[in-house]
Amino acid sequence: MTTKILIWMFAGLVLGSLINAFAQDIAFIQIYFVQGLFHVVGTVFINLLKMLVVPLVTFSLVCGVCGIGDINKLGRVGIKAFFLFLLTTALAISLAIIVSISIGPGKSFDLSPTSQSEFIAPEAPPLTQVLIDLVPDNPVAAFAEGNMLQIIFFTLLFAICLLMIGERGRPIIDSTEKLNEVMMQLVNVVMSIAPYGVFALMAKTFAMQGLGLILPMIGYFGAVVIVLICHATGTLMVLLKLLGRINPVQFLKKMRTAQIFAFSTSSSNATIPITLRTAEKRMGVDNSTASFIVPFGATINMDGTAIMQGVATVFIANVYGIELGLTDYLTVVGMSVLASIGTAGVPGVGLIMLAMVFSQVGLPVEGIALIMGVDRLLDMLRTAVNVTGDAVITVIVARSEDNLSMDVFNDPSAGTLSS
Ligand code: DAS
Repeated sequence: MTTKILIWMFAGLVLGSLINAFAQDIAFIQIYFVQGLFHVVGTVFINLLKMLVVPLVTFSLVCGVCGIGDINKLGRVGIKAFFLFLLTTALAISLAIIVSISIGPGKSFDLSPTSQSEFIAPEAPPLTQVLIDLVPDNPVAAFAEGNMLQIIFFTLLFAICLLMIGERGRPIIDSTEKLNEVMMQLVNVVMSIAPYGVFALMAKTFAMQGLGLILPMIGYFGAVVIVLICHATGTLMVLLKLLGRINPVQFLKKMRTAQIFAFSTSSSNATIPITLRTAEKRMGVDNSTASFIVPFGATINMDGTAIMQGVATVFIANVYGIELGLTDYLTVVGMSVLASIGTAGVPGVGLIMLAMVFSQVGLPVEGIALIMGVDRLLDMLRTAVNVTGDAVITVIVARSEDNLSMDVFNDPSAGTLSS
């Protein structure tokens, strides 16, 4: 299945780039293909993924918490995951800043008026508001709006109380387990049409974005890509080996499908069903651990986004000739880690968070307009790194709790779907 998705993804990328290069002004192509067929198929595919997220996370989390059975263990798993999220995000943005300072993107950038478009920074919530907003004043509204942090908060509390009523809660748990099984089967169904959805998403994105936008921004674009690759194949894999005693090559092979979904959708949230299925069925992580950490991570853990923010900070400071000191960079690291907690894993959220970071260190927020042109392409890459980080921490914590089946992890065919 992964090979088939990869082939269709590449086909979409090539077709989209060709349309961008030779047929961008042909109205027929734009109307019936780019804005027509590709847009409809791609959007329907993303909506199918998003359709799964709320019910799957809810049923899975209830099963998971009741599966853990022990509130102390739940607390231990949550604390381990939270601190690993903070660690990997801080390492990611620190590497981004160090590499950017040595490469120096933006030093010779031409700030001509043509290179600027308008960026209006949407208001980002202050941290205090993020903490208050954790608690839903109306859980039905939280579920309806897909507010993941509030859904996780309410569902965790509901499941803990289910545990506390003991055997009287058993019928609810049994029913939820059956519902969760149905949801996982729904994930398989949606995955079966993935090649066509990924093709449409790639064809539309590259038909509209093209690769030409990268050239004037090659220094910034290249620095982000270099650090994303170093973090995903270096830092995260070292942590996986040291803390999880897991074979990184085997892990990355099993992670490919989830990374492709994240790359194509640019949404960690939409990829939750695939990341969850990968962790449980392909890597042997126990449902109790995966169902808690995967959605938690998709919502607050964004290593790839932090990397973009680190490089963007140095790039914009260079472009505008602003000297940043160690304190400023430490503020950027802290703000980036905190900013990721308050924002969901959806396309383009990284730019909103970047406005928060810039305003904290006195960088011109309008500078974000310079990097907007290539952000859509970078969003695809950094979302794939975000979900990789989520899966790494899920596996490390599962391993530390003896909740990972090495038989499943070492079986290359475990959990694969027939193509
Ligand atoms: N697209 C976001 C995500 O889903 C990441 C970002 O915007 O930086 O993780």
